[in-house]
Amino acid sequence: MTTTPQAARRASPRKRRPVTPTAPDPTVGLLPQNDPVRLLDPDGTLLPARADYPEPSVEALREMYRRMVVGRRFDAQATALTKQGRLAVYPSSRGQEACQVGGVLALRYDDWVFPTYRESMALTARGIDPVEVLTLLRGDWHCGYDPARQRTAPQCTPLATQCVHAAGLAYGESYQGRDTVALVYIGDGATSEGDFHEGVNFAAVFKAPVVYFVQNNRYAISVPLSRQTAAPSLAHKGVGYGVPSEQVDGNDPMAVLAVLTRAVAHARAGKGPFLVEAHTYRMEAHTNADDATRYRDADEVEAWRDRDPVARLETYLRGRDVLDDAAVAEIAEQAETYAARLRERMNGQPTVDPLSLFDHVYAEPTAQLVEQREQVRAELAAAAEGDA
Ligand SMILES: Cc1ncc(C[n+]2csc(CCOP(=O)(O)OP(=O)(O)O)c2C)c(N)n1
Ligand SMILES: [Mg+2]
Repeated sequence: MTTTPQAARRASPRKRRPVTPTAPDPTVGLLPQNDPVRLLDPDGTLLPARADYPEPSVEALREMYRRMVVGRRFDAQATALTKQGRLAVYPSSRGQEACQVGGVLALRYDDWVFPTYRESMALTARGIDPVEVLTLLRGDWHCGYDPARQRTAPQCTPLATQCVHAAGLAYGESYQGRDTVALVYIGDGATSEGDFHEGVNFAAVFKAPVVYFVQNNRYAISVPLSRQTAAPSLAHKGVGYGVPSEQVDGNDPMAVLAVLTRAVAHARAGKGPFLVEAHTYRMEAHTNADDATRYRDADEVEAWRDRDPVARLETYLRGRDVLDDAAVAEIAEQAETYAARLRERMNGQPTVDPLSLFDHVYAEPTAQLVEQREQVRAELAAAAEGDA
């Protein structure tokens, strides 16, 4: 007797497999939103309010504006000091003012900052003496300020090493029952370094209160982001470690402050680290030793000039009637005085003796160090003879 497949199936119905409940998605709450958080349009217009990121107070934003204006003037002054030979090198953060200032404003005075070489503006915005901040960049062997008193680690040049330092310090603080938070500034390129991954992993496993704040300024010297990562965003790097992450428009001061405030609150509440990626742009070359025209074109730079964070916040605050021409002029005056004072004091600084670099490496210098010191001494003597 022939039968159709349908009839055969009806005659002996297959047992239904029991439905297993779907396992909870471990990425829920960890992944960043697809679009960077933005509260202010590039033209300074307020976007619709959002429940996840309430607007910071206008008082906080006005203070942010003041520190950004002073910070930008400081940055221009430091750049000029390199041209006068007062600084060996200066990595400008022009264009990144919202991140530089937002990072320190989101913190309490007793929280810790772990900066890179690019954070001179952030450190002065934190209230550290600008002459002290620029000490390392003058070529001195020490960082200039007292890290313990300023709750600020020395500016870190070896990429990403501050990520592990911060994880250790923050873990130690929480272990001793304190609720201090550590905020790590790090660049886009440095997120490819092993220390970034080790630091984030340790912080996640031990719930260390660290905010990893990536300033994605699109370049690691001449290497563009497209040659740096295949990840959908740098914020996505948090998910593999179980770290919640967010992306933010890094040239929107209001959004930067709102996102970092929430990230810091998360860490302080004992929920472990948080990763924030800010999309921003470095307007100047990597340092005064770099020629950025060799790897990026003028149109790109111009497009970012239209997203200037200082102008964006100024337009918004004027619209809210908390900033007028007189207040803008007064803040510009403060910035000028700050720069003039810095200039005067830097011009009065004694020249750093290059040989002092060798003085404090070890209590007893190694044979190799002695040899290197002698080599530098001979080179300096030959150069001095050539000058004479
Ligand atoms: C471990 C290590 N490798 C290489 C360098 C050389 N270096 C200095 S800055 C830099 C680029 C870093 O780019 P990014 O992390 O995006 O920070 P940005 O300079 O853009 O702020 C490199 C490769 C270094 N300082 N440390
Ligand atoms: Mg970069």
